[in-house]
Amino acid sequence: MEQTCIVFIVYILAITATLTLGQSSENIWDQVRTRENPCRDTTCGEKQDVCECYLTVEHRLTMMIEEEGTLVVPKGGQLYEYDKPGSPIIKSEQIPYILTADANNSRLVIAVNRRFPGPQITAYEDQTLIIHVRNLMDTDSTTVHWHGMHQQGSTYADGVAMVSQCPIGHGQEFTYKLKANPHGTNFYHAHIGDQRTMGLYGALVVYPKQDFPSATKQEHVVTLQDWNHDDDASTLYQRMLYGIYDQARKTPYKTTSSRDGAMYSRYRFHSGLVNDKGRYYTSSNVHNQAPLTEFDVAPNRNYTFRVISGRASDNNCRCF
Ligand SMILES: [Cu+2]
Repeated sequence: MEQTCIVFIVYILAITATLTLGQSSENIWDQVRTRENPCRDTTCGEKQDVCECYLTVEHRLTMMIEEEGTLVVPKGGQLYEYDKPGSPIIKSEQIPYILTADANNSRLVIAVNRRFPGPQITAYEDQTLIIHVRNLMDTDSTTVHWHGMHQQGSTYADGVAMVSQCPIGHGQEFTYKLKANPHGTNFYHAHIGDQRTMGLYGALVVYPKQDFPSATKQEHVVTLQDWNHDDDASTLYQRMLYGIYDQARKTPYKTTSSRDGAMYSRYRFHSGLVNDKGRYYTSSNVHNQAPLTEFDVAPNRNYTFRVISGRASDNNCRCF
């Protein structure tokens, strides 16, 4: 009888421990999914050996308040619900989660932790990066590559689909473990199909062990992306095979290529984005008044701007 009771107690404790662990793991995914920092608070500090982060990959729509099923439109650098043109959306908690791109239309993107581009990962040189990636896209598998990381001794964490790993299927999680080395401004991005051009990328900043003399206290991260109104990964491939047309003007779009015929600019560039935001110009000086990314700076102070190019084409862009 006594033995049965002990077995029962151990069994109950095991169930409780399992539930508790399962719950905390579930919570951390949810906690980081809706905030700027995707990493555990107790990791990634200057004196810590580990930087542990959680990235949830999912499809989202631009120019929508998805929770309410409401379309959003731009005017005068602000956003409005389509049926309330008199009052701009000012609720600060809504703004980061309404994805705009160039605000031309509502289209599909790939978000990381609800954001596009994904949240910034900030680590210190030689920290062990442990990054859990969860794929919640219904119809696509994915992988994530850590651009610029040397991956000495960790090629299995390089994130190249079909080469260093099998793609992460719908609902699956995969954990990457690598050293944050070398230091510098890098980015993570999808390494399957053209998912990077649909938004699956984000800044990966690795600070050196000792500050450079030129280091400033404040810095801004700028991601640049060329944006296209209608092409996803599969469309891009078909257009590469069969040609690209400017469908408004009914003219072929001339791509550039390398000497051996590889096409560089198979991607039709409609707008430039800075940290998800840009404006679509319908003529050389008429745009759609979409909101832009703003960087706060004060006079007579020094700032570091870390610039990351997530571009897919080699077209020139107009910069203001
Ligand atoms: Cu890369």
